[in-house]
Amino acid sequence: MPVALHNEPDGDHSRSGSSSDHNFPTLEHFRVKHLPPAAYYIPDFITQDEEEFLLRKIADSPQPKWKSVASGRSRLQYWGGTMSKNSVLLPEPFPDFLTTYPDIIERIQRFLDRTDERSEATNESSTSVLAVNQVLVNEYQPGQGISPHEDGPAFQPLVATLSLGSHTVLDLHHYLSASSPSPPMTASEAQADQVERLSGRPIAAIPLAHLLVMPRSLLILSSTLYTSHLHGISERFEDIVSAAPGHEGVVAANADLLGDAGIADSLRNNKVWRQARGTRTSLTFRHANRTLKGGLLSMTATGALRRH
Ligand SMILES: O=C(O)CCC(=O)C(=O)O
Repeated sequence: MPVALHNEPDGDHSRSGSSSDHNFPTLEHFRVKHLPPAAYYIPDFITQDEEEFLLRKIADSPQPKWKSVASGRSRLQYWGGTMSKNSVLLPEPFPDFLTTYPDIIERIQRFLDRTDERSEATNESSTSVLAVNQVLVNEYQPGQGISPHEDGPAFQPLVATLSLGSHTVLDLHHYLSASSPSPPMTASEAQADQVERLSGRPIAAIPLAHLLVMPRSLLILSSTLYTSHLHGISERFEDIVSAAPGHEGVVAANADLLGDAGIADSLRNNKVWRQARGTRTSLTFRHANRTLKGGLLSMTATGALRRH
């Protein structure tokens, strides 16, 4: 279901952010059910034109902006600044393509601000304000992924990821704990060894859930899903997803939120949806808690760290 908060390419933003926003579903409508709090999947958050525009701007950015990931395969860019060794953001101005057309930062913030009664009742409204000060761009070729990881305490536990160019499947992982039983450990020894080596804390070998993330969608991870779970992307050339257990591939926990007639048909008729991966670019919008301001080190949230 398109969110239709899109801005006009000519800079006429008069239709967005207006009272018409109230006609669109609020965040709660997009909650992925049966997951720890909280994941929200919003299909078609931007238009195809906006997707092409953003991809072009990212591709046109100066070559030194790209950094190779340690594995030497996927690559990334930081916009808004980089983090110091002490987890302080060294801020830089955002480029126009993030702040004017299609004004994606403002659009995400406006969408998150539109909480509903249920989220207010569960007090999630207080966590759904995202003062974006950094955007992490990841580019994956088919067959590339990212190991299970936490984004960590340097950032507010609420991140929004926009996908461009291709779908992927994001895996959600949880730590094994002595007090709670884990899902069956039927993954190969190699897989189990890999996730354990990466974190230092044992991680359940089988992901807790999988999310099918389509181009132009926005995925929001918050609360305990951010603070005490991990996320990663398996290195695959093709994904096979189903809407329920008992079929080939993985079950997409967000199957009912995909808003894509072609996928819905395939899941109904073939029980699975199968698609080769293309080049995917993701933009993760987040808020670093500590920012270097005007040469003074200050802490934006609690004020605990100040060097004036
Ligand atoms: O590409 C994505 O959707 C996830 C990116 C991510 O987890 C990261 O860069 O930390």
